[in-house]
Amino acid sequence: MNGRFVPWEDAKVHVLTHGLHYGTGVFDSMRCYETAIGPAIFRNVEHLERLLRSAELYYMPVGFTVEQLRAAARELVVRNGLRSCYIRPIVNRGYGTMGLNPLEAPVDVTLACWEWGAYLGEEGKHTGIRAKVSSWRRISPQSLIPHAKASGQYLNNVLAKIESLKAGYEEAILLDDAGHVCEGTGENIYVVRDGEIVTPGQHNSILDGITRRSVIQIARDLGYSVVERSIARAELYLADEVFMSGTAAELVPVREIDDHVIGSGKPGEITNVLLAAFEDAIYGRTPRYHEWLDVVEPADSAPSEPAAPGTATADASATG
Ligand code: PPE
Repeated sequence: MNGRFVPWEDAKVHVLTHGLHYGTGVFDSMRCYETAIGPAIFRNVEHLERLLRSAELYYMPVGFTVEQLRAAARELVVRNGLRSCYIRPIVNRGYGTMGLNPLEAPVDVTLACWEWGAYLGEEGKHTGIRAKVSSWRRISPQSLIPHAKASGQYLNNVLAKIESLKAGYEEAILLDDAGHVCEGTGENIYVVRDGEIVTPGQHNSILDGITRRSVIQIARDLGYSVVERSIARAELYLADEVFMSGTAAELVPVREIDDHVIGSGKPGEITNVLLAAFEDAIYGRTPRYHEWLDVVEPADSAPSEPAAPGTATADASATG
């Protein structure tokens, strides 16, 4: 937390923290996996680079470099004695001023980690989830910045998520301004039609997911054709297969959308191939993707006295 390790229960902020009132924060997320080559953070640097780009888009100067944040994330995992976990870096306007001008408020930087299981349920990962096209449209690029992972922007996703859960579905699919398919509340989306993998493009108000980039590369390396283009709503229903991807969700098949059964109603063939290849990548079983794995330093870089489990935050300056 701003350059110091702080025990979990002490990782607190003031009630007048700017970001709490106005959503003036940006965050990102990584997962650390117990891989074949040791505990490793998947695409650590890419996520932290996106964090700093999100901060820049909201005019927030961050007092740490990617390299410092990277070292902090690694040490955080080691200090907590975790072999696999979820890591949440957040940069937010802190305590100091109220009102909509955030420029005088401090910029706080925190990383926290904890163990987080299957985001959309263990069963959904295997049998596929049921999703609903949301009545809420994804935030417009005319009002906010879909490419930024900003805290306040997530009220949009929260509305869509609640709507889908109350209606008895596991996830929502948001359309963009123009009515084209955009993404889930915390996942990018793909449809498979006639053997081709199609996913919304940069102009469809998506978050440019790191998992998405990984999935596209894996699919192309396997010889599949991947097309980024606008997708009509009906193409969801007509698809042979639909799946989603994200750091928290990983790769999840979708078996039903708006009560239309997708394909056979079971995870499709291409989905299953990609799921297996993605797992091989994150667990270090495919040497060509080892460059995506930031192996966490062995225990000799940890302090002699281990911190209490759940220690929340990291000291970038002491490690970078
Ligand atoms: N779209 C949105 C809106 C989104 O929040 C995420 C990640 C993605 C796409 C996929 O991006 P990536 O993780 O780089 O592949 N959502 C994060 C936060 C979820 C949460 O509940 O918090 C995540 O998956 O960690």
